Amino acid sequence: MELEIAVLFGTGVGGFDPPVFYPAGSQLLGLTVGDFNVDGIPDVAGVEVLSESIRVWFGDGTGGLDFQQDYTVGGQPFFARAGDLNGDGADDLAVADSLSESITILLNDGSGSFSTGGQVAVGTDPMHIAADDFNGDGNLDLATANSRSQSISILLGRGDGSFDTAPDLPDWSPDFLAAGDWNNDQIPDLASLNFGAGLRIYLGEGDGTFTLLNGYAAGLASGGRLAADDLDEDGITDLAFGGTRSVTVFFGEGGGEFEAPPLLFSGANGARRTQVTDLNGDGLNDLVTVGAGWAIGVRLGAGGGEFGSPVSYTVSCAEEQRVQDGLHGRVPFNAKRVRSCLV
Ligand SMILES: [Ca+2]
Ligand SMILES: [Ca+2]
Ligand SMILES: [Ca+2]
Ligand SMILES: [Ca+2]
Repeated sequence: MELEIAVLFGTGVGGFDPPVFYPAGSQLLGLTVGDFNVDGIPDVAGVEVLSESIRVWFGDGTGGLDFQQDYTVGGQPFFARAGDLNGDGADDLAVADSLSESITILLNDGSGSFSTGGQVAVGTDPMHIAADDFNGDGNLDLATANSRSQSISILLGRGDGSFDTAPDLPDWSPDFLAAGDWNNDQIPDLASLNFGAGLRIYLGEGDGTFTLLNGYAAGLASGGRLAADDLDEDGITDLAFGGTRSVTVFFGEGGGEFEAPPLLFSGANGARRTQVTDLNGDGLNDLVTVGAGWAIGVRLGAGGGEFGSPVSYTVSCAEEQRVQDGLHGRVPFNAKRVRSCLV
């Protein structure tokens, strides 16, 4: 089956124009956005699970995507994270190879051409990667969600694209990680989502180690996604989470704890992909979700943690196709807000 990437340009008032589709091969599993050729325009990398490769497109500045090249990675790649791993100002790629139990590093030469930076061993079945400077040395570090070894691997960047490994964190079948500062101490923390139904909060110690602070029932199915941002303008990071039939918002209390009960939006469409951004430019963060039936739902922030009724935008996709988010708060493609989905 031939797949397509759908790019939805925001209207600037919270809505979207009809999607523009780009051919994407037959095996694309997920998208990540970075600036690979350092021209200030977001580019896209897609994970191709069966051919075990990463496919790279450059954004053309008008919303178009130009296919560049495929790069071979490890066994059964599930996720790619863009970030500058060697400090040269160009986004590199870290790819979670679930079957090879490794992270493949692809280093960017600054023009958007990648060469292999080797593979780093992690736990069993890595499904997701979070990136931040966990030990405060100025080098980007990585954390991987190892779903079958029930652990989180911490890889501390040396600044040249290679890594030192810190001790693994025991966790419970994580398949998603978010990095952010939950307790406002300027040290990056971690949150993991588990296949079962759990959200776990870890506080960073500042040296690349983490301490489990708390766990919350998140009421979900596997494949859910977590978005971290301030949703009630109190300066404390909150977490929004999409399950199969609901969206849950955990409001941060400031010390790394989250208010209970969380704010819950129920709905038939659910939200397996959740993003937080200010779609209508009013300074208040909005909730964007991609749910079953491939409907994009927008709940505009009303301030103070209140949200308007959901407005749906449907991307026509065949039943067996997948939808995923592809933008992570980066510069928009054409100076408007945009969401891409993989269909
Ligand atoms: Ca780089
Ligand atoms: Ca670091
Ligand atoms: Ca912190
Ligand atoms: Ca908040």
